[in-house]
Amino acid sequence: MNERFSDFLKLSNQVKKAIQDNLPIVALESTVISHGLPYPDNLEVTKKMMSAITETGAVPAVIGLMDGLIHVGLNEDELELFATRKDILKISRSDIAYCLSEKRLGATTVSATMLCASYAGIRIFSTGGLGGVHRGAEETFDISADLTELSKTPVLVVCSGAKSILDVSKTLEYLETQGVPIIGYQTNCFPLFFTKESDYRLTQCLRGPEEIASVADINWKLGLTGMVVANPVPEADSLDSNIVEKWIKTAISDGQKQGIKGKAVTPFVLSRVAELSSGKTMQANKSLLVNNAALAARIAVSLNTLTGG
Ligand code: PSU
Ligand code: MN
Repeated sequence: MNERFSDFLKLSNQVKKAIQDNLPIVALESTVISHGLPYPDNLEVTKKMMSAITETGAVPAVIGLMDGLIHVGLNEDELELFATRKDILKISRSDIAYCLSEKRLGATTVSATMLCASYAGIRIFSTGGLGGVHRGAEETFDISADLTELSKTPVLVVCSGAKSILDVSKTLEYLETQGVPIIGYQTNCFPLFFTKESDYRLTQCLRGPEEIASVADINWKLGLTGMVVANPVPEADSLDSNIVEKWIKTAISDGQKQGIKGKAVTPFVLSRVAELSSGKTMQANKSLLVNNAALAARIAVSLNTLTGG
């Protein structure tokens, strides 16, 4: 197979320079901007994530598809476009070639962002929450491509666990089957996005970015693939799990009544939960995104020191 992914890669000048200078880079996804959060919160929080990464000594690279190219490092005007346009496709691994060929705007999910980051040689990626096995998957077969991507692509994803809009127990079982390590950052339980704590125990727990970088380094030297670092939402913004559960149940049942299926399920439930909570979830969401970006940057810096760039 003659792979020529570099034909389709468009690195920003900043990212190009970072690669030349061996600086640590942190990838960011565009689905959270285009389909995960409303305007202008999406743009505001993206800028905060980018600043958090820069302040920690790494270089941010938002990834998105545009004009038939995989853009690694969107500039301000491009970010504005991804934050406002209504005709943006939601891209997972299976949609990349179509989106490039049709020259559509494509916002990359966790799965597509991991893949595109790895094409550019970027190993650290920060986001909010992972996709997973949806509730009722035994009927719908709705399992996010994020989970299989983690088993194929050597990128470390910093996130705040998965939303309990998913079947978290099945999601964790699936990741284990796929051989994906999950490291709790200063926690021994898998966080539930808006909620810091849960009853799902993790067996791998580390205290610092240096230790995480060391595990990642060994993981990849062994030829292993994706990893999850679960970073709980900051205490001050963590919401009560019982209240969140009520909003989620209502949102899922509203979605079913309206016949929402497939790709549309996650964005629908996310925006319905934001409505039902009268915006309470928004603060938690923004807070964890910036917190994850800062941790990802610290891991990227540590890994860079460990491996000499
Ligand atoms: N979970 C969130 N916010 C998000 C997503 C997930 O809390 O924005 C996005 C991510 O881009 C993730 C995608 O990769 O949704 C998963 O979608 P699906 O369930 O259709 O695979
Ligand atoms: Mn799905």
